[in-house]
Amino acid sequence: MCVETVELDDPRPTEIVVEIAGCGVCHTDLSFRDGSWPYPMPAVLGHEGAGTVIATGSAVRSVAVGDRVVLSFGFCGACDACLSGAPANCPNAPLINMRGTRDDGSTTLRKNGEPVHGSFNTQSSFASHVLTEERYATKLPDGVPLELAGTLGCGVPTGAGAVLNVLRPRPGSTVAVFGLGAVGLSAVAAARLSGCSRVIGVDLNPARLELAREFGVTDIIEAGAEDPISAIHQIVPGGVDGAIEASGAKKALSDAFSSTSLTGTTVLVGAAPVGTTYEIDSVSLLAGRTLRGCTMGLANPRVFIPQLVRMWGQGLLPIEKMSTKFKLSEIDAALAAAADGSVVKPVLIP
Ligand code: CXF
Ligand code: ZN
Repeated sequence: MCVETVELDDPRPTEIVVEIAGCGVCHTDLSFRDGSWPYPMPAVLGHEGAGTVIATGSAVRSVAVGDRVVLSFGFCGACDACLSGAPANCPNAPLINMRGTRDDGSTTLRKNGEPVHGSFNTQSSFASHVLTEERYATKLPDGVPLELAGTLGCGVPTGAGAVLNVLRPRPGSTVAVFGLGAVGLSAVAAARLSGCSRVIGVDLNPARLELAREFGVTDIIEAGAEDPISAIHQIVPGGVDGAIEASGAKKALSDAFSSTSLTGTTVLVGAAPVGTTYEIDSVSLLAGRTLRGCTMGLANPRVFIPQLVRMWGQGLLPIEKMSTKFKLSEIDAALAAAADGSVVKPVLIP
């Protein structure tokens, strides 16, 4: 990747310009960079941006210049899912977030008159400035560290929402979380907040298992050293009520599924390369288990992000403990640190 100067359009009536204070690196950024998920190039990636509104289109009413905002994903706003408050289920969202242009096919970015694909997840936030629609911005109260807040737009709601909006564990129930990156750690925090009696963290990386204690795990399993399925069945005889697969690893999904009780539920949120297939034992499914996926934690950003901010305020979502700042010019090092797992959440500061 390289840092270059490109031209940004002026905001159209419903658009805003945000000066980015920081942008988290998410594993899907690596997938798009590597081509295991498709995106038109040349492009600016980055989809966990937070910053300050510096310009607004003539029809913008819900945010104003000077507002501190976190950006989230795109949705059409007109389909059944959007109208019923579940924009994460918008069937038009994949196109909107991954085509590299606005609705009319125009790019928000140009270099020497040639189009550069912006609008990545309606952001392209590995940048000093972002042009997006006002409805994708959620205001942040003072006190939230703006530079680190971008992950409240993707990684954190993906994990916390998988628990709070999808799994909805009963108080006293048991949950295992596979993969303790930003998504998994947020799932752990949400499970603990839900009153789960056992929250079991599973990861290959011992440092992440230790970090997970600060987010509320009651038990840890080092996946490279012991078999997660039998370890979980030893901690919770019969298996856990719920499992979250947040690693994106193929084997982790099968392990998560086999770790649940006969009527347990597994929620897949980790993004494996396009084309990945999973192996599920038929009798185990037939017995009554549930397997489902969800994107963006079924979050309605302007409702769910303020909820996450309040969790952060109570010390339940210590985002700062998973974040490491890099300069935007160090983007390759930041993405390498995300890829090798040495950093949980690199945050690029323009
Ligand atoms: C992705 C989905 C595709 C566009 C970028 C964001 N979601 C989570 O990381
Ligand atoms: Zn993401």
